[in-house]
Amino acid sequence: MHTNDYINRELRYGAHNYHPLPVVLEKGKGVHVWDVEGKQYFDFLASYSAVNQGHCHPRLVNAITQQAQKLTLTSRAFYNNMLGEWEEYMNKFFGYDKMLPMNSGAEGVETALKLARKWGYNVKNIPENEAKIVVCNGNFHGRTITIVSMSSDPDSYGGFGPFTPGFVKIPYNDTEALESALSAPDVAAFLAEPIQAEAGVYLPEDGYLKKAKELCNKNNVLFIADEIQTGIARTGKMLAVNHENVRPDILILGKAISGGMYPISCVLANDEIMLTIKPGEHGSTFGGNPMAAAIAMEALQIIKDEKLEENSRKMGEMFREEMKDFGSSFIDEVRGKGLLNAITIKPTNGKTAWDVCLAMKENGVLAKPTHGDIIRFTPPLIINEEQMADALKKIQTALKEISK
Ligand code: IF1
Repeated sequence: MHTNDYINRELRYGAHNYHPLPVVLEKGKGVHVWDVEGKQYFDFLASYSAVNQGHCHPRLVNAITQQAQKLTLTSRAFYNNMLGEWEEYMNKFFGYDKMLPMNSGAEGVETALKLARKWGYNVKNIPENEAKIVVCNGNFHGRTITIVSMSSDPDSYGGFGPFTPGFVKIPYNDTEALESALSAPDVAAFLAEPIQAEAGVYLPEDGYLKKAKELCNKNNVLFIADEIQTGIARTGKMLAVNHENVRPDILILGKAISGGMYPISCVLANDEIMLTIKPGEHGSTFGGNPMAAAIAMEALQIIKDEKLEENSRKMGEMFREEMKDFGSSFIDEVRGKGLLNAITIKPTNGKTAWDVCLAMKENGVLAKPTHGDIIRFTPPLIINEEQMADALKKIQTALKEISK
């Protein structure tokens, strides 16, 4: 079978809820992936920042292989020997009292929303069913109906109503709007991404997160940080909030806490918040399984052992400096932090961001547009200087080719 055979089979038998780049991958190792024709690519998406440790990291392959031969799933009807170790590891790693394990990022976000509401009623004494959660326009927190109820993007919520009530939308990076919204007595929490990645890698102004946390403290409102994409060293620090020394009341993690090996998410908070959910009030079949525990501990240890925060910072600086120096007529803006970067494309000669991605694919680099004219670049954090230089040369060649 060839590339088109695989694509046509998916079109025939699979839902059409994605529009992938026309490439069929079958192997990954480190910063590279290979398609079914044997062609090698730099993976500059890293599965939307879930493969920070690189594809098929040997330590993660070992962790999943070892655990798979012992015990993979018990459900939470019984204890298992791995979950407590993982919980202790995570709480000591990030500085919280307790962790609630889930699977997808969306489940992590839903868990945080439920905790915030419970805390609002049981601790802040907000009248039952009146709790509000403040969110930002341009957010992306997942695809469930409650989560798209928070979205300002018609592509996310269109056709999926009626929507979950209780969300107050304000502009991102606007502390005056936040101050006004938080002054209402029935607000339980403020949920935000430290950098709005899906929207197009929009960084708030310096000090925004710190001011937001101060406003939350002043109004007895929980600050919830969605670090599912910005976390795990992606922006050059373990958490994006670390750039401003801000400690969220509720921290949501996902994606790279498993290094792309397994769907794992979790929520971290202190007892006053976490213990508002009692036995039987929340959970999931796979949440907190021994396999996830084994993988997640190894995935985070790799980040530390391989000093990936520092590499993310250094390689991100190299990427942005070189991209800015390209002087390509296509590049309107280059922005980002660490290895979470994006370029805004100026359509030229009728060519769009999609055409740029197709040209990059032909030159051996995979990336995908977001919101039309923005291309996000998020390679695995293990990328070294030689590989970054090689990838940048391929990107530059692609830009020159389609400029003709
Ligand atoms: C898709 C986007 C990225 C996330 C943040 C929660 C979630 C995500 C900040 C939910 C997930 C994924 C979802 C995936 C593509 C990707 C994505 F383009 F959709 F928006 F990364 F930007 N919070 N993002 O980024 O986590 O339930 O997916 O595990 O839906 O196409 P999930």
